[in-house]
Amino acid sequence: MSEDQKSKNLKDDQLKQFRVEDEGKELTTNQGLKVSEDEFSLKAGERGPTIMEDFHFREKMTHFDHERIPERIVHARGFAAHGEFEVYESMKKYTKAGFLQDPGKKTPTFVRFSTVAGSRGSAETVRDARGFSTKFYTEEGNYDLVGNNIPVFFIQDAIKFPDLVHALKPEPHNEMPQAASAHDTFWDFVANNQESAHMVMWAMSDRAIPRSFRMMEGFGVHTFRFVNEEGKAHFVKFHWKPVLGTHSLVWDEAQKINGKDPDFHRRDLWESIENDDYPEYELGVQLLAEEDEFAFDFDILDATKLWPEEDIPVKIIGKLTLNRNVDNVFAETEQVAFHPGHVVPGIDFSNDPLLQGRLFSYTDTQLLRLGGPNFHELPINRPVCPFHNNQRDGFGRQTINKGQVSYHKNSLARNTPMPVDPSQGGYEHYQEKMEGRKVRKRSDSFKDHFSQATLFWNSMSKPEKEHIKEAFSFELGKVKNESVRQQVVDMFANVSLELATTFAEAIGATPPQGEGSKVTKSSPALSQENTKKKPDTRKVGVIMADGFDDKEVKVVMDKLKSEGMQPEIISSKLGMIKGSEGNELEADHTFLTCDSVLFDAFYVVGGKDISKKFKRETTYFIEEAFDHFKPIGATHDGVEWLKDLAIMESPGVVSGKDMDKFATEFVKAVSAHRHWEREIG
Ligand code: HDE
Repeated sequence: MSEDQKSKNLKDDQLKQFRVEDEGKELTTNQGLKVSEDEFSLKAGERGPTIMEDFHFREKMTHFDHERIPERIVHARGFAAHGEFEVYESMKKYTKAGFLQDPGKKTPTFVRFSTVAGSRGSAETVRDARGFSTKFYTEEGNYDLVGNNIPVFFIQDAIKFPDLVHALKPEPHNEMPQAASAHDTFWDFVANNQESAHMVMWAMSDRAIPRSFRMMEGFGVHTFRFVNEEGKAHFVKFHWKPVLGTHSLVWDEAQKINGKDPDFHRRDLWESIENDDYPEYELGVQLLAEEDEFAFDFDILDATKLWPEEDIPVKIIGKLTLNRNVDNVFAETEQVAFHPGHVVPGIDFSNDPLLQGRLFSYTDTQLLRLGGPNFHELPINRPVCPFHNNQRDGFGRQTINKGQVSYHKNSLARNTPMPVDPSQGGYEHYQEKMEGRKVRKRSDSFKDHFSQATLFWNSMSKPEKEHIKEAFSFELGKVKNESVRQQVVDMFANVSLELATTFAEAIGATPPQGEGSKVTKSSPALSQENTKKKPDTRKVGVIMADGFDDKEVKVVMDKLKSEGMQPEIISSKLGMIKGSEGNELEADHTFLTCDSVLFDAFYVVGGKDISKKFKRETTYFIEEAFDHFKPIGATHDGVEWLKDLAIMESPGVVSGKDMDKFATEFVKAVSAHRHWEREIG
């Protein structure tokens, strides 16, 4: 993005005044006093005690001592970027939300992705849901769409959230395991709270180990409302669809990445934006007329249910582009405060009891985490439109409100700031007619916990089903309590007998009895097999050494780059590698500094005078990539090496002597993402 374009972004303009360039400046205290010595504290004699008078030492150390704030209770590990959103067509018919009216109008956004369970320093490619929170800085105030990459949730009522999170987080007596659901308390919660069945199916699927934040869907989860200028409402569900398609890692690979690069997902996002490969997502909405609220065999207020896309199509209405990395992770990513209750006129709530509870929790949690009620004044949280009210004071207040009056109603300030009529943009809650008794109950319409879990299972491809079986076998294999293991087997027999029987066997439990589910419906949109398949931004490890055929290899490298792929050269040492005709290419990695699991595909070229060690390292990389179903290509010496590994005839393995033809076939193999046929073929 050009500097000129950047300055057109309202939020960026606003943030500018808070940015400070320290480089090249004189060192001062926080009071602006120039500091003459920053290495030695003030002492009574060169070898004597430090003295209290040393205000510079005290200020520096006190600030350091207070540098940490509480991490988020959930979603602590996250990474964010700035971007912009543009609607494709006016949504006037459905909503009066200003930022959804005019194609061509760009709304600044800030998006934070996260894992749920792990603490702030935990690894990123764990099995977990991912948060997908978007703040739209609209001219009518901030709108936050605080979603996940899974369209349903574990529980139906917010009052159970503390229980769910206590069960999922590391167990309190020994604080293990970190960022993992594979332990007794989580599965004990699942078995005893069977509304979790549907989300557990998603969490055990490939969706819970995304390849990249750039390659996962996002969902608002709850049913919301769109309200138009005439006051007419539609129920709405929100979707983010990644332009690169939805893709996942392999479980073994994901676990290894956690060791080799615990920052894998943030690095991927950061580097893509730095390379101008801006992540893009299309916003989709499922719309439902109010009259059709009861037209389905599930309750639209139940957050454990999705609306099958084949029944209620997703209308694509706009695009989000992430085009700028943060300047400072703490100031922006850590201090950003999302809240599903941050809405604009034209967007309203439903009575989903999970959503209703969230409307309390998010502000409440920021009060502790961000130290008081003025967190909206932090640069990243400020709306881009003016804001005025009678709130005053509190920790860290920055605004200097002028004048005598800080109450409503008043006459001294002509009763300002004054409420605004809805016809002039004042927010008016949707006037839903309500009646009922005060009860602590779950509606009967929320009681079917298994049909959509089976719908999800039925919609999976064969490899996806295998992965789900393995995930259950892994997770429950880590559960020590036999009774919990058996309870989970018996519970998931209601979803699929095939699934429950398979993992029962793997974990030494008694296979379930009974007939299993009668649900036969499936929803093709739920399978990642049916996603977009593109080679763009795929990282290809090119293994080569001195003496490679530079003329021919250039043809392949150029083609990979022209298809948007990122070839990175791996060799035995860093520095320049000399081709047979004298042309040089620079190595990006050595076998030591990278690993097979950090690439999407490999292209093996080789070179002259290869050492035994070089070949052994290559073999290790390629065997692992093959086991992770990755595309592998070879030309020149590489062909012989693949022959030695006896993988030449396997799906997704490409070789050849004609460089153009090879490159075309290799691009096709990479676009397919993974070659699961190796697994089941
Ligand atoms: Fe959250 N959730 N949540 N959640 N949630 C938080 O707010 C909560 C739920 C989600 O990047 C917390 O600022 C309750 C569903 C995301 O900063 C907290 C309930 C969905 C993020 C909180 C839910 C989410 C959070 C912790 C049950 C998907 C990260 C820190 C009623 C639609 C936001 C914070 C970010 C964060 C409460 C359920 C998504 C404690 C009570 C369902 C993406 O307020």
